[in-house]
Amino acid sequence: MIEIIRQQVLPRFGIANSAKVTPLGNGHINDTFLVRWQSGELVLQRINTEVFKTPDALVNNAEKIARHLHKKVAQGEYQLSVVEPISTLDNALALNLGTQGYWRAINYLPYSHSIEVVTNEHEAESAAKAFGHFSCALSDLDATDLEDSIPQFHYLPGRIEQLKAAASKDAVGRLFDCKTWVDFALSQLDLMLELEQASTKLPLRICHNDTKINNMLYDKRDMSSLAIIDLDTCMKGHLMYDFGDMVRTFTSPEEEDSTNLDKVEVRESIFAAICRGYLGELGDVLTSDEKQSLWLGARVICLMIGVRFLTDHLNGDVYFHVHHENHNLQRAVNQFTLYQSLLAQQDNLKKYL
Ligand code: GN1
Ligand code: MG
Repeated sequence: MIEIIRQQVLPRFGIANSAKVTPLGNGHINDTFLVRWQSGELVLQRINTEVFKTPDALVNNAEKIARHLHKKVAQGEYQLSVVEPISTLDNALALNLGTQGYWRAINYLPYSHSIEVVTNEHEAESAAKAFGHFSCALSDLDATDLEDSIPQFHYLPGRIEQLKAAASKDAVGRLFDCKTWVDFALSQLDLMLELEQASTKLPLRICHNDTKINNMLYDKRDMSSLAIIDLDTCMKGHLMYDFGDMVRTFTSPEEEDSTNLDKVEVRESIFAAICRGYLGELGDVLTSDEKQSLWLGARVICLMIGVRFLTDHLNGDVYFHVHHENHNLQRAVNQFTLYQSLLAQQDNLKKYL
């Protein structure tokens, strides 16, 4: 892939093919590279068009968001750095090379640093505050201005249907070894009823939809928050899922694919720090129904990502990048374990909301 970048991509962005190209980050979907040359640097991504079937929607959304956030910066209402598209020499937001990939570039933020696991309350509170600040800044952008980059992305009933279909097809003969987890997921469907009742009362807002801890960049000089990145799934939705994905990725002391299941649990102090940071920033924007939905969002997101990993395991690892055999199954089991920890601590945790 590096050769394609050097020969066919960099020249179209006006960058010499002698630039240094190195893989960047831990994304499960796109391929991301840091490109450095004598007088500059940028982030280059090959968008996974199996997952993002209309990649133009994604880059157009990113451009609209950057424009809006810049306005907010100028008005003194946005304090974080802005990730923005870098156009090709032809002034296009992306370079479509057909079978050689769909490429786009964004600015690299100097001094940025990402983490995979939260180690203290300060990290959790400032990241949650940053995600809240981001949503607050976008709260006056019309939610329908952005296209859905992936339709029905956080739609639990659809994800359950996909799991059932994968289990009944059993395309690669893996069902036997993970049937207990399929049954576990399908035993949690009361959540869908709760969801159906809650959803009708919730406003559609622009959500980030992938508020993983590694999508908030810290400033490595003082570990303050620097920027919200990965806007690929930024589109209309319900904010409870942004809260939920923070709970999912901040509270566990283990990474999402860890097999150290004894240690996978929701840390109460980190949950509390997320609530302080997020509600401190967004509390005045959220309706009371939205506030009430946050606990539901946390449960749905933890269960749903387990369902998605398990579905991909059954389908033969066709969606998420995997690094070894059974990787998706390990992720699924880890996330179902976290979900169980969330339920077990329900009474304790809900008091922070
Ligand atoms: C994927 O690639 P990454 O890490 O940004 C996925 C998210 C999942 C996440 C699980 C488009 O995000 O929905 O929560 O993996 N993105 C897409 O770690 O499916
Ligand atoms: Mg992402």
